[in-house]
Amino acid sequence: MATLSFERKYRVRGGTLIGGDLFDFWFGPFYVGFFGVTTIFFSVLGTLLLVWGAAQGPTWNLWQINIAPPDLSYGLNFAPLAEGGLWQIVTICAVGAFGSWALRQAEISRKLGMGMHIPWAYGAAVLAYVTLVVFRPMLLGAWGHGFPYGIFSHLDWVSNVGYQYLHFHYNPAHMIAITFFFTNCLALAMHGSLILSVTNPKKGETVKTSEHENVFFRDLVGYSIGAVGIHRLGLFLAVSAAIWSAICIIISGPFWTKGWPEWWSWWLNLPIWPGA
Ligand code: UQ2
Repeated sequence: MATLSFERKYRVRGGTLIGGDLFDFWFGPFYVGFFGVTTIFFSVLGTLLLVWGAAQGPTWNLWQINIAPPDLSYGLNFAPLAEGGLWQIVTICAVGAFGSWALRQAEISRKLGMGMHIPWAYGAAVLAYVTLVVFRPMLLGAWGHGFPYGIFSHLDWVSNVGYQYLHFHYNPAHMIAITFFFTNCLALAMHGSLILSVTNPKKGETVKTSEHENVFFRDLVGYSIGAVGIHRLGLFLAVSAAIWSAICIIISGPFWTKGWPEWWSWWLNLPIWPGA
């Protein structure tokens, strides 16, 4: 590895959460660690099980392969392998792999003396997934409420669950989540374009400074959030999008069973309207 000459000083011992020195080494450019081993284990096993499940199924068409959760009648029990048990084991593998990956990020952060921002931020995405396939099914009393693993099948699931609440876009938490996704997109587009505009000058011109970045936005909108600020904003927007996504689905069913449009009747029922 050509980059090793400058990476060497970062290849320091210690910082592990589990395993001590046992897995504290690198494989090529990759840090291994206990959680590198568990990540590989869960992701390889989970992927092989998905391929095995596809082999049992009726199609090799990538769009149509479907590994479905158990029937609702199995409740929160283990189901036979061919009747959703495979989905259950794959889900265990997925949670194991995502959890291992977060702890691997934490170990590397510790090793380098960095903050835990990356594992926590990634953890928000894992939380959204675990909410869909573990927390919500448990609150509803059946693993069958998890979404199926398949390209079109999971889209059908989203559509069906959406229509179950008549019009999912009336879900207030869903509205907030979407607003965060869109604002995140705006902020990243602003930031990416700003950075490229100052660091990729025309031939013969010099790279511009952070003063240019500030002045551009002060000229444009009267305000600059700052070089550190834009990254705080980006992290906040991205993590908020994931958390409100988790909230909008966990409340659908366990805490609100009617159509989402009906939720807004609190507005019509306010005692402020004439004739109320
Ligand atoms: C900024 C700044 C950056 C940036 C960006 C801005 C020098 C390099 C994009 C501008 C950001 C503003 C005005 C806030 C926008 C708010 C929302 C909610 C989208 O000032 O500092 O750093 O990249």
